Amino acid sequence: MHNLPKPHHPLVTHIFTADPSAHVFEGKIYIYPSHDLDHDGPDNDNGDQYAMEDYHVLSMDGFESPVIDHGQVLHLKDIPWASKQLWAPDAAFKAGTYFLYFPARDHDGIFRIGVATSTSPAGPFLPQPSYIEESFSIDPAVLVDDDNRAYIYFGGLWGGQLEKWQTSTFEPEAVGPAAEAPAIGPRVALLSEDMLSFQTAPLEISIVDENGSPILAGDEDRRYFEGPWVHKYNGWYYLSYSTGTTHKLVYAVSRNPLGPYTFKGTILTPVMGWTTHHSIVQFEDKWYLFYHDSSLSEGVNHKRCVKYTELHYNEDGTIRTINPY
Ligand code: FUB
Repeated sequence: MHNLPKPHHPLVTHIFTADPSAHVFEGKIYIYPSHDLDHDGPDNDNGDQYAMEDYHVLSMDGFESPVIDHGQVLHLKDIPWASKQLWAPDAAFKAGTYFLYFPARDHDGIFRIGVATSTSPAGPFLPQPSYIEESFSIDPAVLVDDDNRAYIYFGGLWGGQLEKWQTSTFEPEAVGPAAEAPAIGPRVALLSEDMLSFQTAPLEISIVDENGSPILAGDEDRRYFEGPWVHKYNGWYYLSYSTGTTHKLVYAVSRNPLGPYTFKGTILTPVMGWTTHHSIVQFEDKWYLFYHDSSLSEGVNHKRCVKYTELHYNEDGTIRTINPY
């Protein structure tokens, strides 16, 4: 049991947490974060400092109830295909089973996405013996649509290796496109009925501006970097993501879960720390943004803490920009 949650305050302070994926399961709010290690190693653009080895699940009955840490629900040593770096996870529910989707490097150092299952939203989760075939890169986020189809969105640049998958094979030396070329988009695949594999090959999502032109790689205030999240509001699909180098959470909308998505604006201005990563969830009649910053460690990039705040839509469906401080 921990403190009562307060907007813009760390949800828990006994461990470092990041990349919160929030869902309402069984009438409660469940949060699936990364569990940052408390180490003093160096920081680099490859993300080696994010050396996480396990996952915890947090929950709360509501925003007036204390946060519960359900403890370790999955450890690296129990995942046969993974060698290191359990990065941002997400969870989904279908037909009586809870699924935890997570990225990790395989034994060749390539990021892949795995899945683990449980009968409870609080875990523990039992991993599949192999990663999902045809999966790559990081930051899985799953949307189970109203028609029960499940889509998995994923991908992240730099440490997340997305730019190394511009052809259908892993090119270790590949770099991103030129500034004036279209930016690399996140990927989406339809999940199989049993939620354990891809039913379709991953497709690159196009993010366009108000004129229908692709957002360019040099447009770092708007181009996709990592941390996709898709939610539905009034029949529209909202794809939100981190811009990485410019440290914003932004969003684009579409009538189709596969896109193209039209860029709309900024959800969250930069937080303390390099990374920014979030989820958006409805609980009862309000909407919430879960995000992280590095305030709990006074600014150490890889010692982060999960926070939340209410999110508001304008009448035209646009999201009001949130200042985290
Ligand atoms: O937590 C490790 C990585 O940092 C995540 O996968 C990214 O989204 C960024 O938050």
